[in-house]
Amino acid sequence: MTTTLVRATCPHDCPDTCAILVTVEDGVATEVKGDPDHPTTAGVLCTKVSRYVDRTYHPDRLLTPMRRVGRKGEGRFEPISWEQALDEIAARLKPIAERDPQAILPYSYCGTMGLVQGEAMAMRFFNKLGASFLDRTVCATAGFTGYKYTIGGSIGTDIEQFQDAKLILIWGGNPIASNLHFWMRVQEAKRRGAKLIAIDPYRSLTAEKCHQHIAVMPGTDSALALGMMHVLVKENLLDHDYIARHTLGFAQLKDRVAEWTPERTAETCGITVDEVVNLAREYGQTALRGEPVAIRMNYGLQRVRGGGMAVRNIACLPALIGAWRHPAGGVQLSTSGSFPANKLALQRPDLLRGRLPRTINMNTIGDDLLKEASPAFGSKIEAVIVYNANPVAIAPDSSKVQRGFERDDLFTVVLEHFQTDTADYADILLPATTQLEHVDAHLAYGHLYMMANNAAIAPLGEAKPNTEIFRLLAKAMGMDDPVFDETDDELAAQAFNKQDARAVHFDWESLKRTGWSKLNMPAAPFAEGGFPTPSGKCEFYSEAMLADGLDPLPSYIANYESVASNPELAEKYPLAMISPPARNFLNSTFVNVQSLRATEGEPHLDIHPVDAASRGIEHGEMVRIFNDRGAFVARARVTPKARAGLVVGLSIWWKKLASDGKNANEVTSQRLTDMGRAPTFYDTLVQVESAS
Ligand SMILES: Nc1nc2c(c(=O)[nH]1)N[C@H]1C(S)=C(S)[C@@H](COP(=O)(O)OP(=O)(O)OC[C@H]3O[C@@H](n4cnc5c(=O)[nH]c(N)nc54)[C@H](O)[C@@H]3O)O[C@H]1N2
Ligand SMILES: Nc1nc2c(c(=O)[nH]1)N[C@H]1C(S)=C(S)[C@@H](COP(=O)(O)OP(=O)(O)OC[C@H]3O[C@@H](n4cnc5c(=O)[nH]c(N)nc54)[C@H](O)[C@@H]3O)O[C@H]1N2
Ligand code: SF4
Ligand SMILES: [Mo]
Repeated sequence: MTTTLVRATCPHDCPDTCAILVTVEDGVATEVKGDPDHPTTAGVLCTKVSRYVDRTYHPDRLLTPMRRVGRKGEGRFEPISWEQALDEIAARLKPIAERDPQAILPYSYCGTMGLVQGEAMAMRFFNKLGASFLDRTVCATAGFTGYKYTIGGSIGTDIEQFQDAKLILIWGGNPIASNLHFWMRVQEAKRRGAKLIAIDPYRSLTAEKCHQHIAVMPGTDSALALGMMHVLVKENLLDHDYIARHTLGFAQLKDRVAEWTPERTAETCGITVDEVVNLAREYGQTALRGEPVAIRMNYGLQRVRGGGMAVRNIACLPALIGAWRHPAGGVQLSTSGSFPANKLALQRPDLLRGRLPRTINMNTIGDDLLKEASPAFGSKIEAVIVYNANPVAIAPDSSKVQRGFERDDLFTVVLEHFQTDTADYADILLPATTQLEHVDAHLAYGHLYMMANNAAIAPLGEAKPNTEIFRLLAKAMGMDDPVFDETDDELAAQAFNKQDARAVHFDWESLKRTGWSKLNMPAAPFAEGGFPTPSGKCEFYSEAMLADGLDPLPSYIANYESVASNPELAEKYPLAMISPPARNFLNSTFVNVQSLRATEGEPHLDIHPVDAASRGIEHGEMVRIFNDRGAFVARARVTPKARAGLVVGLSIWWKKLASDGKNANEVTSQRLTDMGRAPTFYDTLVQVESAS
């Protein structure tokens, strides 16, 4: 028997981007392990990816191309050859492309975060075609935008420094589930004496293990940050030297936060005055003692109307107290902006030859699939090519998404590992390879290493990498540009821009051998200011925001669905619902791995004892969660983990594996955030009733 150890990278949409060692015995992958030498992975993979071998050899893997034989959504298919599949796709797409290429839409997200299997060959194909652009805004763009206005780019505290922080605020994140390797650093900080505070409406696995938990109502974080700034100013818990040298607009900020008394803040956030004042004091006083204070801000707080502003307000805090002076101080939202990814080389926008197609926002796919052609909208969508995504399960306002994909006049191609909720609507279903079967290069959004993924095994069945599928589609469509001949290794070798000082040492062949290589980055990125904003300072006041029609100063924006914005709706639907990630799933990936699904059990709804009692709901009974958009059922868990006024349905279930064929996105809305055109999954009011 020959046994080899192959260096790989976890492809999933998770900040940790772990370095993996794959054991291969006689061409069969038998085990995946975290690389013990990689500083953040530290030999540990999460429960989900520890099952990656099971997922890869899963009996339900798609192994041949298939053609739909049943109704759309029914999920009945017959196997066909690659030649038949490609001919059929080309025959359907060519006439559309000749008439109106913008009637063709890619729909993809981060099923794999790989720079090669993500938007490289795929975007070359769609750019050459002149297809509609997809605004890939389903996750992080609200916060990305708010952070950019304030700090200048997605650059922040290095995860490898957090163990030295003395106070850590975990704000709108649940790292035990969704950022495990950050949590490992936090544990080390705790051992070294750090205090941990979670700010989260829900007593998550993480909030439970922090020293303190502040349960704000969803969508009120911007107010909490304003209230903290009020106390910092009033009690002079400020680093005046840092403010003077490295910030812009402090005088205006001071005026603005004067309105945000602890009383008003507490009332807005649904917490106590003491919680506001003590949080601000702890934050300011720890820094004034010269100790590092760090915030891990995450995605939970962005999925509401004012999600961008919330991130912006929190991003102002470290500059006020001079937290950036220390490598272990500051804030981390995402590290993705530290990577000079070479998107121009990978995606080749020059193939558009001057055309500028219209853009479809992936969050409004429900409405957009149901639209007719019009001057405002442009062409009706006639064909969708889905890869690295599962829109029927993950996009908001799901009944509309489903109706859109049901359209008989829509041609749908899905590239997948499994027959997901979305795959059931495909006209042609194509089998894609997993991370063990293809090559890729990765950046990360939670650490600072460039990463390589080698193919550990040959593709299973007739599965092909996304890149190869798009190469073959290009050929079938008659595209003969040399850009479609590049191999995956040739693509990976262009992943990072070596002209950039941070990645001068990038060399694909050696990265493949070593697996990972850290960017050149200073330990404390803003110790001496140098923010990549227009002014070079941390911008409390932002001209760019004003130019974009936004409030140039930190402000509070109430949820669309709240008593403040819509009292009538709040009377009819009095409970705020959030649906954050379940620990054992990764978005909707892994829901079909039996052992992981068994751990999650079934779709649950956590509801506070007071809210349950007033509705006559008993622990363990089935409940119906509904609003004007739709309804789904779940088993109630009556628990104070959900604060009063809040219900929590951990997600994202495959609809077809739930008893009613539905999931939480039945009730979420397609409205977009204040900035970044992002979704508002956690800005949702519902009513709950017993289903028995
Ligand atoms: N196990 C696992 N890991 C994952 C994922 C997964 O599905 N499963 N998904 C990955 C992806 S794509 C992403 S984007 C990240 C997301 O992971 P996180 O950034 O951790 O974000 P969420 O899980 O959306 O929410 C985290 C916490 O925010 C809380 N929250 C909800 N609304 C608010 C609010 O208004 N204010 C505050 N302060 N808190 C709020 C939720 O209760 C939850 O406990 O995780 C990634 N990692
Ligand atoms: N209610 C609610 N909805 C949410 C969220 C929430 O918190 N609550 N979170 C939102 C967020 S943050 C995100 S990021 C989105 C995530 O939404 P998606 O990015 O759509 O994520 P997944 O549901 O995991 O679907 C990814 C699919 O890609 C497939 N895949 C993986 N690798 C490959 C590959 O190499 N090739 C091909 N062809 N396919 C591959 C997987 O099998 C999987 O079915 O969901 C959003 N939806
Ligand atoms: S999902 Fe996240 S924690 Fe799990 S192995 Fe992948 S990168 Fe690591
Ligand atoms: Mo996400």
